[in-house]
Amino acid sequence: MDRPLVGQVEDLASLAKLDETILLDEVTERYAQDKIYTYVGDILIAVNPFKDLGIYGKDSSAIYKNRKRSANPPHIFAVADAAYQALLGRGGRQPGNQCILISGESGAGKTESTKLIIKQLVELCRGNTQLEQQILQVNPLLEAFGNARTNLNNNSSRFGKYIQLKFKDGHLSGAKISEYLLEKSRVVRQNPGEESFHIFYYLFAGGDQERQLGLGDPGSYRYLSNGARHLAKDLDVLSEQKADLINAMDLVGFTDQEQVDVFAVIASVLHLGNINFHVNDADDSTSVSDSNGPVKIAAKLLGIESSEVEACLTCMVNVTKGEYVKRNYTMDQAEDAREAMAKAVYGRLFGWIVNKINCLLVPDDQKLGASFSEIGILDIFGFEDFAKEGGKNSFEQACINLANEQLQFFFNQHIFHMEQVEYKKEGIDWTEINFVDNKPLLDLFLAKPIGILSLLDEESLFPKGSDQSYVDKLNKTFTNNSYFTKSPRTTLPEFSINHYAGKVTYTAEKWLEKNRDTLPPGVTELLQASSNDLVKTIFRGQITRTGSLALQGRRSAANRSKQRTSRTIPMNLDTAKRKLTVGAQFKNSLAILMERMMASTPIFVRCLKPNHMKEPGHLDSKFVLAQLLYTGMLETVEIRRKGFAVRPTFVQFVDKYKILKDLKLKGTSQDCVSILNFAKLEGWRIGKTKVFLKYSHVEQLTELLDKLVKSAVNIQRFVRGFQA
Ligand code: AD9
Ligand code: MG
Repeated sequence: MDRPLVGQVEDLASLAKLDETILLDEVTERYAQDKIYTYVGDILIAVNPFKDLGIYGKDSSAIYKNRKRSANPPHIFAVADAAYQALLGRGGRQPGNQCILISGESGAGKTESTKLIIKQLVELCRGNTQLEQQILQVNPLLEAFGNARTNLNNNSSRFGKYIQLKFKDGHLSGAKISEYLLEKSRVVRQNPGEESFHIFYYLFAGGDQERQLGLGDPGSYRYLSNGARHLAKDLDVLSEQKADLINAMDLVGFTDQEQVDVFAVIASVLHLGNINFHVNDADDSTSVSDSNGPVKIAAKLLGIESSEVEACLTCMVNVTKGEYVKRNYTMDQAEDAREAMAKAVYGRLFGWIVNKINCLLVPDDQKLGASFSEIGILDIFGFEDFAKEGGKNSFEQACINLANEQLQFFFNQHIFHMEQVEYKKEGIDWTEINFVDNKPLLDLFLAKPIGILSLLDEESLFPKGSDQSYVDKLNKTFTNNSYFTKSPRTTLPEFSINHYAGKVTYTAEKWLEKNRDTLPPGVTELLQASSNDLVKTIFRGQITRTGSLALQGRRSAANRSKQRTSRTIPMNLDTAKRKLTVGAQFKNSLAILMERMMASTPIFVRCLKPNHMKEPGHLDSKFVLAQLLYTGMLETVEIRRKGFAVRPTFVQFVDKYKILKDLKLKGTSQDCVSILNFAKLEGWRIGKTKVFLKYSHVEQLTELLDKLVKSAVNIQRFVRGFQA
């Protein structure tokens, strides 16, 4: 048969022939027709339209409810529907926990997809509960504090998140968010053309708050020096967004006092940033330049003494042989202390917000030990390379790109490795499909004791270690590693890594400091003694020392109604242990995440970015093809065409489908074959213990089951009618 018209194929796994050109042609043609979604078997490809397609309204929502996938065009709502059906064990699958893993470059559409999936899940289990409304507001709320405009995305997630939606009897009963590595450094510095977190601009978006918070012209704040440019023209939009945020905070359950306190803390960060220092000629000591200036306002907002802030930022006091010895900071040290304090305050606040949301959304009966099934949705920060945009890649980008490598590795494991191992084990006739294994790259980063992160930890412990000595060590250690390239500019602390998604050059400036993430002595104690409840809580409650990184472990059971009193939220940390570095914590949280994902059935969504300009109607072929290739889409289509994505054991299969043929069937391979033949299916395989099916087989079997149920109902009606 001739190939169907280009762009008409909804599942690329159904194509008879496939190569790079055909793959790109199909995606391009569909995009031109505003068909941004395409299946590859059970995987969804989504190309960012950068415009409102009007396909997420009530009508769309209704047609993707408990439907066979092939009944409708590919859609992100179908992913939500599939996850929900699978959770409940409909459609021939085993019931159980699901996770939806969304990947793609920065700006490819992961966060938008996440929100759409949650929206549809709420539609599917709709109970019109307050909890559902709260859950819908979580993303907008988090985005205000954790997203920012970058050169790659106007609303870029600067943290990773895993949202677990908890279900009981098919109804939403709670949610939990785990967050990963907020990019705190953005608070004090941004690449040219980029902005700080959205919330900082909301401060200036109207209300009489500005005066109370001692704020002046947005352009006068050091920490907004780049982003303030956008402020003038966007004021209306900002006020609207601010109103939405406040509405979200209300709905989720933040008290009025908490909201006031949150804005005060945010404003205090800006004031901290404006503290200037000067060196005193007499003794070379450093002092805060204007004791009645920003330091005073910052201290007031934070509920602490201004003079103590000045002391903490300009000198440290050591106890040597029982005597107090004061050591003055240099100008650079004082500035570093200021930045560290600002980052800590913001990071801790963010950690507290996540924790607070978790407390408010904890399932009511969790404390009774009720068990839940769950759908997890992973929305991380996408792969990024700012060097292409004229910026720099620092420690944060290394961690972000490592997380993306880890996710790509999981995809490979699941789609290629585990599946092909199973074919071999079960004796299925199979020609191996090769894929690009990025394990060596993960090892390069994660291996102990000789990996990029371990060596950073080692160097961070040396009192004499510097960013340059760290890079020298990397250069020496990885000379023969093909994924590592030494910078030709040897005087700079630079190196490059050949990532799965391309080569990225990193600048190791301040890596040691970022990895240690220590606060100047005295700052924590000072803030813990604050007269402001929120400040006290965020510094007393030990979220983590970085204030944001580790998974949130425990939550207190909180009632969901709006709380009027502020409360201390317990946060997890074993204070007795030595402080873990940021790299080590990130490594741990990635490992926990992988474990969780391994314990669920994954569903993959692969977002593609059509062009670098963030514009609608333009697909850059070279760029899109590169993304299709490095994500392994060609091989994925291949394995989905030839392979068997659904592999129930004989017993599972017979239990599910014996009703079609004979209820007495037990679960032998012959029993399976008799059902498969009865259903007139073709192209399946029988292994040693399992049946090997394609997604389409499951759909056909489900259809037969549905028909059977319908005819049974009709017979009952008929019998009832006859009796009457
Ligand atoms: V990052 O790694 O967090 O920097 P994401 O999350 O992959 O990135 P995001 O979801 O934020 O990207 O999408 C970027 C922008 O593309 C959004 O702000 C929207 O303006 C636009 N977008 C994405 N998906 C859609 C869509 N389905 N329909 C319309 C979209 N616009
Ligand atoms: Mg995002």
